[in-house]
Amino acid sequence: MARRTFVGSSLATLVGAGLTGANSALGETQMPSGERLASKPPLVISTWPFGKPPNERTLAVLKGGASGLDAVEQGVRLAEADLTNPSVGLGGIPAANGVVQLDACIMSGPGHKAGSVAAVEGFSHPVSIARRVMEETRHVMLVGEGAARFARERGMQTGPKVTPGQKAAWENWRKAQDKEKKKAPNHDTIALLLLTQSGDLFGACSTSGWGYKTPGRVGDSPIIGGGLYVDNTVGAAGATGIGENVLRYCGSFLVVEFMRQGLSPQDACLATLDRIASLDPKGYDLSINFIAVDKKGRYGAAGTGSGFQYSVACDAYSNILQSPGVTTKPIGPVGGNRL
Ligand code: SD4
Repeated sequence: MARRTFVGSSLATLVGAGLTGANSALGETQMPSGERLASKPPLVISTWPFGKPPNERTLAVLKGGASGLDAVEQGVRLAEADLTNPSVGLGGIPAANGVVQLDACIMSGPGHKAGSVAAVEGFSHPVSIARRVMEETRHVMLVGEGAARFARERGMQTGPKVTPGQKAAWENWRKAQDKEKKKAPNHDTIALLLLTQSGDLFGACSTSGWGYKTPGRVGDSPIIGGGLYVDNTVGAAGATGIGENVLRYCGSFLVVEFMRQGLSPQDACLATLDRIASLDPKGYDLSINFIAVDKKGRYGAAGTGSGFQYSVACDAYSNILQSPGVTTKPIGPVGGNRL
């Protein structure tokens, strides 16, 4: 029996949706290996079910004639603007001092350009600040008050550092004596990757990070190579989950490097999880997930534990899929027969 565990397999999801086999009319083909191929880029892939509307926005913006960079920025802005999302944008769970601190980055495959902000307070769209850092400075990353000043000088959209609802939840968290109740609540990120019709790759990532984190804590999401990496000659990857477990291994960079070595996107995500688990004292007990797309239009994802859900869209198709989950080592060498 294969030692790798696939919980809630993507195949089951596809069977449920009547999508096994070639479905080029729907814009996707599932290969026998479980690998997926967009029959016709543009293709957008993002983390979690809440990535579906941002994917669709990305495609619509692109269709309207905008650049790939505009498209990923606008897609991620949609998630940031949703104040009911507790893990992205100013609706996110605050840091331990009750103030929301946001992390974001953006990358353009063409020109290999990147911009990033971390621990920025009071601005609605950190992804747009990251883009302006990329385009208007000689730097890649601005943090904290420096990032806020930069955004203020440009009149970028502001919002409350904490809403009454967030304050009330934070008060409850602060008062809780019980260790369980004090545990970091669920926290997610949008990482969104785009392959355009002309074969260029773009990516963007945004999060409020770990709920009730130590103020000033920076996760993987704004770190180029950590929560996002785009190499226009190979592919792009993004991450979600406990940032500390991605950050220490340059997770998204590693996924892209595995694709460069010839692995499919899904296998590259799995190989990255294997590599991290082989080094980490916690093994696969890491709560981390990756998405990836390659230059050929293949895409995939994988996560530790029971895996996670991610969203994919191309011209005639928009769906939420279940990634494989991994809890134990595969048979054979990393990069070998993964399925
Ligand atoms: C972080 N990776 O700040 C982000 C949060 C996340 O699912 O994605 N959680 O660590």
